[in-house]
Amino acid sequence: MRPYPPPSPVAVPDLSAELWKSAVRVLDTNWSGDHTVPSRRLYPHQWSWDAAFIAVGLAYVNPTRAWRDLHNLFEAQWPDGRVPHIVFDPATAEDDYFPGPGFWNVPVLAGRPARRSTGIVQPPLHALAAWEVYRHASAHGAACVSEARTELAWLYPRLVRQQEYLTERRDAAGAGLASIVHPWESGLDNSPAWDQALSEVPADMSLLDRYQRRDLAVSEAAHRPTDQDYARYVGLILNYRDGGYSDTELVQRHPFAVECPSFNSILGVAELALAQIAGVLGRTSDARRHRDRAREITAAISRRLWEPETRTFRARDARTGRLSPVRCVSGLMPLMLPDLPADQVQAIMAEARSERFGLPAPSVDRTDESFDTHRYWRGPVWVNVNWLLRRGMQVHGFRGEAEQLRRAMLRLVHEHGHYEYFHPESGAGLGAPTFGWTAALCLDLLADRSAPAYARAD
Ligand code: 9WN
Repeated sequence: MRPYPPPSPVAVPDLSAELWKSAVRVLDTNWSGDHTVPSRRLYPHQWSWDAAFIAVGLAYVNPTRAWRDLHNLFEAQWPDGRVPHIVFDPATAEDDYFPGPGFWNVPVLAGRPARRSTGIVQPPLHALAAWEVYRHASAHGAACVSEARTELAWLYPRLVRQQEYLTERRDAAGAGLASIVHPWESGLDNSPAWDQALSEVPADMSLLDRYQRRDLAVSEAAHRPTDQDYARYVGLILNYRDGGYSDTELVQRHPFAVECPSFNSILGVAELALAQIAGVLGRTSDARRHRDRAREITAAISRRLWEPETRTFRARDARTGRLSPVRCVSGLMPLMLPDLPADQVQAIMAEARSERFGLPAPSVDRTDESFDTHRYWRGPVWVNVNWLLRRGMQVHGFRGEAEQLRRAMLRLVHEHGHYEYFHPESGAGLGAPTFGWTAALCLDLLADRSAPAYARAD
């Protein structure tokens, strides 16, 4: 099986070959035998949406490893269809990450292998990742195409069960959208999008005496969530855990249930990727059903998460019905959906171009009082959400902006390294220095400028 050669340095002069090699090195360093860690020091296990982004990059250099990564994650899928947000590496000590497997203490579930996991989820980006790995398989030869077909067939029913779990069990408000039960489920952990809903969650500071934060030992406190937020995070897990990780009557039993525009846009895009996968597997009527589901999710996002006065998408608290008052990058993510109404598409583009965001987009409106240049998801630039935003631009034919964003991201990583996130003004690298998805998505940004196959024709 041959890896792709580095791309010729056409689009971003002088940096392609070097960047390609350094990205491959990061992915090699972070490979742990059957999965890729996001970062050796800060995140020494397998994370769910990281695995999807990482597979998108591995598609170019080591598709077998991409499939292995996805396989490892889905081997830990729960019987109810949920795919855990972390699959713990048994070779890593309990103390190397908090909250570790002992804290989550997930029940022994029928049919589940011994792999220990958390009980919450992350955005379901894996169908899109699987499709991307499959799509590039032919470039690596016939053996890879056959491997890709086998893996797609194995993954497809599991991906469908993940969608069913999220759309059926997590529809806390009964309005056609999935609710997250913990900010970590969004992947945008301490975004100000959750501040209003989190203010209703008790912050029991004594929990931090009982349980030691590990993140502060390996990164700077000024970059990480505050103790008050962490106490709430821990309290939310305890509540969900003590309820047996059950999703029945979430709104009544759990103090945090929020419809996130980014999570739900990915849920919709997953249906479109599943339609493509179903097509390859010869399941024509399933493909049609997935496309219908994508349209329904898009319509629900467009109806429920749109704030007409500011013409922006916001997170909705499923318990109180209130929309978050802060403009965050998650509000730009519905652009990924091809059937989003044209006026909402235009409004997202206007927001992205405005002084509030700009390209690459910071995680929060630069003019908002919560904007913080250093703190996790409260201002810094992240490559993964900008990569998703670029896909949205491609889907709706904004080729100029998509190319501008592609170059801006590559330049950022070339100048500063494969960091976890970047200072939104100086571009300085922040967080973990050899971060899996930053490296993986760089490979994709260097190699592929085609629009997603389900893009609108106009
Ligand atoms: C908690 C691994 C993960 C990412 C998330 C990011 C961060 C974890 C943490 O790291 O979350 O899940 O400890 O802060 O916010 O998006 O998947 O890279």
